[in-house]
Amino acid sequence: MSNQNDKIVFSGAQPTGSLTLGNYIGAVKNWKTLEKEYNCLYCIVDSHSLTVRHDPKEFNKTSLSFLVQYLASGLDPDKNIIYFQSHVPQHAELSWVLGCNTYIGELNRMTQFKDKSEKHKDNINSGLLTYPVLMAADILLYKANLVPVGEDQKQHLELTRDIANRFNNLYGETFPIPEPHMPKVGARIMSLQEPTKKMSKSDENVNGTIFLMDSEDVIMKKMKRAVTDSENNVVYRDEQPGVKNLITIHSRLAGISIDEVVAQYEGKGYGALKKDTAEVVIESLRPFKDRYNEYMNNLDYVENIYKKGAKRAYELAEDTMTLVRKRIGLIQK
Ligand code: ATP
Ligand code: LTN
Repeated sequence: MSNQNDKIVFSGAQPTGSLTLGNYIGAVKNWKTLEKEYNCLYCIVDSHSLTVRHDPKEFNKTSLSFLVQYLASGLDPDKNIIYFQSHVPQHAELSWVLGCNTYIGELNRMTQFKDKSEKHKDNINSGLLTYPVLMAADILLYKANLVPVGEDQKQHLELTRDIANRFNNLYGETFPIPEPHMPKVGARIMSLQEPTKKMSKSDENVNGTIFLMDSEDVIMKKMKRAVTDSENNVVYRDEQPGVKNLITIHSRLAGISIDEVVAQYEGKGYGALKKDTAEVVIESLRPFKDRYNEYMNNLDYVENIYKKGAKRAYELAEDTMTLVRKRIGLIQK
């Protein structure tokens, strides 16, 4: 953390399933851009994943693979602090303090809580309800100024801001109020099969989701099967959500504007758009796959990265907790 700009960036993703094109375009790709300018912490929020039932052996493997997928996405371990949430116990400590300053009514209103309760009816545990408090703790523990997330996390971030303001008003200025950082285009990549729903790593229909680990053949097949409409006219508008989604993906990965993509396909059918977009995806993910394999063959190095990350995060977290404990009147250790 040695950038001239002293602003802090924090973000995280849960180690469940495998990274999707939505995660990549909506979040991770922007993390890479931010590392040049800011001091960034990117965290695998493994404690958050415990809110749904899991198989310990599988979870252990997936967590490591996730960290490697972050690295393979191009995040530089020398420029960013990359670590596992559970390795820094202050996340849980601050979560308790903030939970005592969060109302149940606020938590009940969270749409992710409502969705997940609906999905996991047999396990509506208290962690699912207090999930956003732990997320607020993640962010405030490092006094983060910017939080790069996709659109689905906006509500959680607003709650984080409310909690920070409340704490500051009650106990004195402690936390900066964090701002969301969302890509202007691509903050919500849609399912290829149901383009009115976000692309999700836990979607039952795997054809709707492109995983960064998918083979080139699979990517091509999924793209060719993408649901569009009967207009056969490449236009970027809400009434054609499937086509709009393909244009967005194409634009974000090829690094050209929406208008340029649309102009390129004027008078051409959806077939060309789908095939070319698949190629753009394949091309931009090629370095990802090579790097993934390289890191997986060098797990000692990977271990070194997350241990070093946790050590640096711990020091920053302890500074904030020392202040928080003092502010709320706990006897200093
Ligand atoms: P799930 O859908 O299974 O709940 P997820 O794919 O949303 O999981 P997370 O770990 O919750 O994955 O999200 C990691 C980051 O990726 C978050 O910042 C989130 O906002 C972003 N993100 C997730 N899906 C999309 C999407 N379809 N488009 C853009 N950004 C996304
Ligand atoms: N809730 C987020 C993951 C997450 C996060 C965070 C994102 C946990 N803590 C802190 C940004 C900052 C999700 O489900 N995508």
